[in-house]
Amino acid sequence: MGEVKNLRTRANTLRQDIIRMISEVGSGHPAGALGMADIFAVLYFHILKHNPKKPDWEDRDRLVLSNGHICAVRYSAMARSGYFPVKELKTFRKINSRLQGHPSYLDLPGLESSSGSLGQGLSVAAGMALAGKLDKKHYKIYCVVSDGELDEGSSWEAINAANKWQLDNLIVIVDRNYIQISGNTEEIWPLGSLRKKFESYNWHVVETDGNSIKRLLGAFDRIKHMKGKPIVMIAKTVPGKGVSFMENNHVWHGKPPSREETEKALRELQKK
Ligand SMILES: Cc1ncc(C[n+]2csc(CCOP(=O)(O)OP(=O)(O)O)c2C)c(N)n1
Ligand SMILES: [Mg+2]
Repeated sequence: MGEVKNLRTRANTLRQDIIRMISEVGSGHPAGALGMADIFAVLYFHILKHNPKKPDWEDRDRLVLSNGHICAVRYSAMARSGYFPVKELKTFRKINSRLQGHPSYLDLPGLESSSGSLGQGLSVAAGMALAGKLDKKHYKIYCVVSDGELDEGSSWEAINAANKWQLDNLIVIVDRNYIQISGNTEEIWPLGSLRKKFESYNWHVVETDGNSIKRLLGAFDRIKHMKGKPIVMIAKTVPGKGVSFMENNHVWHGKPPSREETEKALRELQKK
């Protein structure tokens, strides 16, 4: 129970960082980032085999963030785990910052790929997983993708390729928050049952509540024992999670909070 409480506190810190970062620069993507804070807390502080002081350690687990626009949550998790000073978060999205609005891996050690153009990360991650197999390495490749970017046909080509090579070192985490840039995913470009779709491509499927630390730990535990096929965790999340007026409202996909909204958001988060 101590670990669950600890990770909940971590996730809350990430959420406050996200609000401060986006508010400071006056642009960014709060909804997806806030919704994924619990998953990033669990990944960075519990699951990933990594060393913030040696970001290019050969045997590290790789985390590919395909939906690059939610990078505020990743930068916060990286700073809070020691990749770079927390005060650097203030430079988010500013000219010459290493913390670009869409991640640039040539600029920031600890990123595994550049992203922002949706629908590419799954192919990148499948390639890394295949390389890991060919090199007989034991590291895992985690790949975060959004539901909106599963509209891209290229995602499904990578999903099929991962089946062909039986990439059981690949764990894809889908942010199933049911929003994309202009509304509800099922109204804009229906995805329907992601479980059925992934199963038809011969993947292991785990569905979980992406905002419950306890359930996430249980889901990652189940994944540890899965072999022979690539794995997808379909994580149902609440976009804007933790900030009442942002929750489940697609207008917060890419809109910064005003000064008053920032104060209200931080007050709410600090009470939790
Ligand atoms: C190839 C490509 N097409 C369009 C965009 C513009 N775009 C940025 S985010 C986004 C919405 C995608 O939905 P999702 O990632 O599910 O949004 P979220 O849940 O984070 O609000 C779009 C269309 C892009 N970044 N890349
Ligand atoms: Mg979405």
